Amino acid sequence: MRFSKCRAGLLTLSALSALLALSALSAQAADPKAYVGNFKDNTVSVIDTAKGVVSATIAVAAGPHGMVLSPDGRRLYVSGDGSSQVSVIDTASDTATRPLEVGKAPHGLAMAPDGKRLLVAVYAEDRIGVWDTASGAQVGSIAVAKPHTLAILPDGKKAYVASQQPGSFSLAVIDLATATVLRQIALDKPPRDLEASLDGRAVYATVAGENAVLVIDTTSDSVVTRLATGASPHIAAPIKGGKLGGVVVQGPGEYTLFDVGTLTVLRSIPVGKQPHWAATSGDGRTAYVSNEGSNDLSIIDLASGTVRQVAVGVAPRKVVVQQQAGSAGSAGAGRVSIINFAFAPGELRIVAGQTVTWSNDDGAPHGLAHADGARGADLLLPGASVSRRYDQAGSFDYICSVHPYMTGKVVVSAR
Ligand SMILES: [Cu+2]
Repeated sequence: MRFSKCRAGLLTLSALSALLALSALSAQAADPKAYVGNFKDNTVSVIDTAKGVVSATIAVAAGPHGMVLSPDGRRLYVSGDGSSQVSVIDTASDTATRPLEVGKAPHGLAMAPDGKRLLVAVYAEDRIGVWDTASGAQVGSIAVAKPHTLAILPDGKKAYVASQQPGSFSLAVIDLATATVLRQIALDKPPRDLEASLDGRAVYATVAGENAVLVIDTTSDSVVTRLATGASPHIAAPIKGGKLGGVVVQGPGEYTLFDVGTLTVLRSIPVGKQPHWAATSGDGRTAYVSNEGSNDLSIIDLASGTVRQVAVGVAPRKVVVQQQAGSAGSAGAGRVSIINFAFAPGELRIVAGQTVTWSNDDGAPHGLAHADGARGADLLLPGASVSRRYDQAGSFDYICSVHPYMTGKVVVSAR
């Protein structure tokens, strides 16, 4: 009798630790989310990329146009073409926070690689606004006529802006350190989009009425070659993790892959009607193409070329995708690093239902003891981690069980 009780107890314990291990695993493997701006119904569709479904819809400023994520994937910026605002979305909760008042008819957005500056093409005011993302304040303004889209090179030093001023179409090259226009690359047709290559040595630009991608050398700031495509290419961008690039070709409704080294077209994958934009996952395996004419999103497995369509809102234009798994959602929202005998951050704010993971990134063993008596860890060796899910709102203190002077707090707000 006693023996079997004991066995049952052991089983329960091992089942419990298996469950704990599982929950820690699922917290770390949170899938990245994709965001689609629906131009005509003023919303953003949130896509659960693992399930391939719309998990939420967020109201944003009128005419969602430009979209960009912070490098850590935690904040999404959406410009409202028909407003004077840039909506700011907290991606952990997928809710809008206070918008930025940026000026009339904001079009394209670009984020500095370090995430500290946001560039806003303020179309109707003929200027680029420079915003500090931490304070939410405008810190600069650069005159560029009718700025539409823009790209920042990976080293953060130069930006290229599509200037749609009738009679003098050009790409304005901006030095970001001095916030000055270095030169204008003249074009005979209006520029549409431009994107930097991964090494920063080229910018891929599209212009209205030309069935080719213009490849601009960023050293000489001149067009060095043209990559012929089908009718009306819109965005041409590199894909991480290899030497591929992808072009959204609006006329035939295709996503065309090209070799960024040889600048040759490899294959074209049919997508929806009048595709507008594309984003690719951080591992370079999946492309997301928004289809303005068929109100859906094509999710493409790039290795096999298999396409899955997901219905979104009305007239989807821009699409972005978080670049690292767990960059937001339950896992990203709750990550505490133990480093230099301290918890970082010392105070973490999450939403009820989210899980916090503490990882020992220090050289010494630590532990975790919760003030409310919830299960922590008596010993957390370097490299180990432990998780806790918070379902109730409140303020939760904890300490290191090995070094009680190490304190931390999790503040949980209601959903
Ligand atoms: Cu400690």
